[in-house]
Amino acid sequence: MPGTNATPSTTRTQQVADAAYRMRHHALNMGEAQGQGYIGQALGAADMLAAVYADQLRYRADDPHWTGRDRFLLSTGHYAIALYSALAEAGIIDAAELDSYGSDGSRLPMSGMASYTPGMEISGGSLGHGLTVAVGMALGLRHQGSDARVINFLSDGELDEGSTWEAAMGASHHQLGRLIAMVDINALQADGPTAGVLRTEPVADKWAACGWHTQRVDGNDVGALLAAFDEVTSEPVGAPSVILCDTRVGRGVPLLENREKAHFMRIDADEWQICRDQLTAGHEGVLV
Ligand SMILES: Cc1ncc(C[n+]2csc(CCOP(=O)(O)OP(=O)(O)O)c2C)c(N)n1
Ligand SMILES: [Mg+2]
Repeated sequence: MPGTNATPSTTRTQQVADAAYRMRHHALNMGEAQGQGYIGQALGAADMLAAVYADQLRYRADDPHWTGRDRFLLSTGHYAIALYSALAEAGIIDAAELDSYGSDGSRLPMSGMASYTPGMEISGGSLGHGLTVAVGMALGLRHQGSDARVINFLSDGELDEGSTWEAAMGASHHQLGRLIAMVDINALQADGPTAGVLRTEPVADKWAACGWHTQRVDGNDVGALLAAFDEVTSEPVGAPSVILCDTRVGRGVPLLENREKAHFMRIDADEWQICRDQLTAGHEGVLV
């Protein structure tokens, strides 16, 4: 459980918060270009992805296939807009390419395709597969003597999938100490609130019972996210780690945060600029 490590430095926290801010702007711009998208998720998960890409992940922007890289696996293909924002922030794709999001012939389709997008490790989207692939990848990397880490991003709705729990038990059985799962607990899934569709609480107890080093944090608190990563041991043989992240759909844009929660958010043409203005105003507040 969290709380024993030192508080991350202000500079480090601010750098990640700034990256998350830019990623949220990217997501709004992509959403506006298409007139739709999983904007609520992209805004909600931006801090998680910024912690990964701006602080944790080892990669080479000019060589996405570098064998020594850490692997970031996005299980949730519908969050691709959030990952594209992170890949642009990381310099793996050019920010100008984000304009092509969701268009015919684009390398950035609305649901992620690994074969199209540099830096995208798997084609997520059929939920419940990400952690199974991550387990195999972590086993393979360890077998090769690599010290690369595997970070799998899952959603709370994805915890409804039985294969996720088979993989969770497998990771613990094989003591995949360099495997990290991050779960976006936004309390929402396609059919409504997660608690109403299929109750997953007490979710931390479930991961701990599977043998995982388990932490639960406010997933929109960059300092808490970094502190949680600092507690991950990343031993070659040891308990895998999960960081359960409670996030808010639409985070950073009050217009969307306060709207009825929706898996697929409708945003009117005249609202995008309001969203951008609110995001900018909120971030300046943080910086003061
Ligand atoms: C195996 C599988 N079943 C159903 C779906 C359809 N589906 C797409 S997104 C989604 C919701 C999953 O929950 P979550 O990711 O928590 O939703 P969000 O927070 O984005 O609203 C579902 C059921 C799918 N992609 N894969
Ligand atoms: Mg969800």
